[in-house]
Amino acid sequence: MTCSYLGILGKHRMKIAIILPTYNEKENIEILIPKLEVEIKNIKKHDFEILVVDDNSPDNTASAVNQLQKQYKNLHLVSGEKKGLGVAYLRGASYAIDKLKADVLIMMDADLSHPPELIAELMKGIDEGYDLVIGSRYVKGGATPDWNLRRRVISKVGNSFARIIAGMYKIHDCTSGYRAIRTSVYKKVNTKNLSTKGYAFISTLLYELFSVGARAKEVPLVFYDRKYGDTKLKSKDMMEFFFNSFRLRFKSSKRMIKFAAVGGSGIFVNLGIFTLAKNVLYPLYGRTNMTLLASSLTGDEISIIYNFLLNHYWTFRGVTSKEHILKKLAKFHIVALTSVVINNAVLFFLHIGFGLTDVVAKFIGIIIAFIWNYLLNVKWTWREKIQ
Ligand SMILES: Nc1nc2c(ncn2[C@@H]2O[C@H](COP(=O)(O)OP(=O)(O)OP(=O)(O)O)[C@@H](O)[C@H]2O)c(=O)[nH]1
Ligand SMILES: [Mg+2]
Repeated sequence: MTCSYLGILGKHRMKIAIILPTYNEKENIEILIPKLEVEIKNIKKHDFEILVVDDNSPDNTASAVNQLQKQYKNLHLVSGEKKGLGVAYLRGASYAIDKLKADVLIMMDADLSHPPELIAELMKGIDEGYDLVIGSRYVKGGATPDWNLRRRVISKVGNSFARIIAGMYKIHDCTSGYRAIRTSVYKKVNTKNLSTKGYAFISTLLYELFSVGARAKEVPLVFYDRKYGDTKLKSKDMMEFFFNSFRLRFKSSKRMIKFAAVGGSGIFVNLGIFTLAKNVLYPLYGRTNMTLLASSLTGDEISIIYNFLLNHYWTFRGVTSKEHILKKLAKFHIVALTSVVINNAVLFFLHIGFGLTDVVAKFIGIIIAFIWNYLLNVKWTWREKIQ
């Protein structure tokens, strides 16, 4: 008694909006809504709203929803023109955030492929602190029992595209439309600029959520085939999805190019300071035996600060993880320090050991350290962990 009382008063009570896009799902929605209502009644910790996003379905899905609304006060309907699944999702999310004041969005197919019982699992993940919880067919416990080999292969190939080409290899199911998303993280995504109109929206949103630092978890989903109505997935959607995977890859490559440009200009800052220090600054103090190392370290430190500032305000602009800039600067320094060790080891190895000119040896050292530096900064300094 006390526990549930505290639970109700607890600060973690949230408003959850379940978004169901529908196009000709009359029979399905009539079965799904009562089942969902039972399910969410059992999750006492939070308040649920159900939002059907219908595109003026010719089978009159909307009037079936209107009928159900008489019975269920938490059932909402937004109708609009048919412009694709992605556009419907966006419309639903805006309504859920602006009108229903949702803290969490749950996106779910309305064709009974997504079992309502999984809502509790998705919410468990959100309560654990994840920003994104995905119902996944491709983790242990997940399955697609009704699918024939052809359907399995198409889905697997699609997923592999999103994982390998678009670079979301840590997520096993990138095309699952069943997921819970924390609104505060969703809002960080510039949804107005998402170019995908159809099913490709699912993987694009996933990609964008990771770019803003979403912490994600997958829970097993047993996906059943629809019993009523027809699939809305067209070959046009598949084409959009495949091309979009390449577009996403290019988008992340853009970041790599920027990072390389910053690093590249940093090489000249580093070499310039190194030359200046070695030939002008340190000889003034007469410490010639220390000149090589001291000049090299001076070049490194000044280029570290130069690199960090450019990367923070340009390369990784928009990656708004919760971490303070000073913590990022500290991480950047740690990464850079390991790079400094690497590039000086190379310098001494090549210059003293192999007699290479000091500037050339230093240049090779910088290149090797740069590759190390890039990988660690993307994975650690600016990116939140994907679980
Ligand atoms: N509002 C809206 N909903 C859509 C649109 N396209 C698909 N949907 C809905 O999105 C959900 C997923 O679509 P499905 O046709 O089931 O796609 P799928 O699950 O990949 O394919 P099958 O289940 O095999 O038919 C369903 O609830 C559809 O009714 C659209 O253009 N607008
Ligand atoms: Mg379906």
